[in-house]
Amino acid sequence: MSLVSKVIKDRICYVKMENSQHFNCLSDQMCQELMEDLSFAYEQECVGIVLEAEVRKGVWSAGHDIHELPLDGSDPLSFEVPMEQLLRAVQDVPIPVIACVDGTVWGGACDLCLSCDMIVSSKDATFAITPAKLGIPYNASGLLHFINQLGMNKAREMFFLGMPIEAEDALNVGLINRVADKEELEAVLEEHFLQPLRRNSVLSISAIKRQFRILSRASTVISAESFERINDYRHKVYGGEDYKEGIRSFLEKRPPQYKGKASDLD
Ligand code: YXS
Repeated sequence: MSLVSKVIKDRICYVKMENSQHFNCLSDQMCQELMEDLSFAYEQECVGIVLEAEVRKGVWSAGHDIHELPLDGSDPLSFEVPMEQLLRAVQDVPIPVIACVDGTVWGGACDLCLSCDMIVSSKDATFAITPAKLGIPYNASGLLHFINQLGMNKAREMFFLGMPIEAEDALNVGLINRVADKEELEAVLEEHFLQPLRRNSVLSISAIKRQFRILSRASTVISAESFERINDYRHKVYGGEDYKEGIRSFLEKRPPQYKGKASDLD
């Protein structure tokens, strides 16, 4: 049973997550289907992609499927996991992807929105990145996403606190491009984003998106030792007890009892 629907209207591909029963969690299946639909839109010569979600209980997407986070000591956010592949696919598909958000966005879904080229949201939308709540170590590419797009101060607040930020706040820090009343969201998307995309040169836009992708990677050369140190920190977290406690406590619906110490990383 498919978790995603897609429809092309006037050269725009509308890709909609339709697994609200499970809060549109970014399960392996959801990620694979979204990647297929991104490729489909490009192959069909669309000039843009809108990423939407069927919202239930106010949730646009609850992020990575916590049931699929590994407990065998393997890296939950390794280069090859489907969610990470999806984030890169959104950044690599050579036409603009616009997230249209009318609910709460959590964890990896926040990184998914940040990977899109633009975000339009309703006033009641919120955005939260929550690895610290769950005892999960985030990965370098994801951290750079937030630092580059929001600045270090907001990135620290979002990662350290794991608390949702409101749409207005997200607009002020450049996380999203435009906020609208829920009932006007589609019209604002159409008038201020999709109509210009249809009018402009998709050849030029695609070249600029490809250039952005190359340039956004240009400034992130770090030494091999630094990269190894980053990965060592991550391994100590996902290989430790807090990571397992974070997942178990969430699924058992109880507050986590974290015992890890910052000095464990020295
Ligand atoms: O107990 P049942 O079977 O009814 O299932 C519960 C939840 O376990 C389930 N559920 C999830 N299952 C897997 N993965 C998820 N991300 C997830 N979120 C929720 O949905 C059923 C109803 O949940 P409940 O009772 O909490 O509903 P609620 O209306 O009170 O609250 C809705 C949420 C979304 C605010 C709440 O479920 C929540 O805070 N979910 C977790 C959001 C989150 O922290 N996601 C990050 C996942 S990890 C991730 O994305 C990255 C790896 S990272 O951590 O690095 O960002």
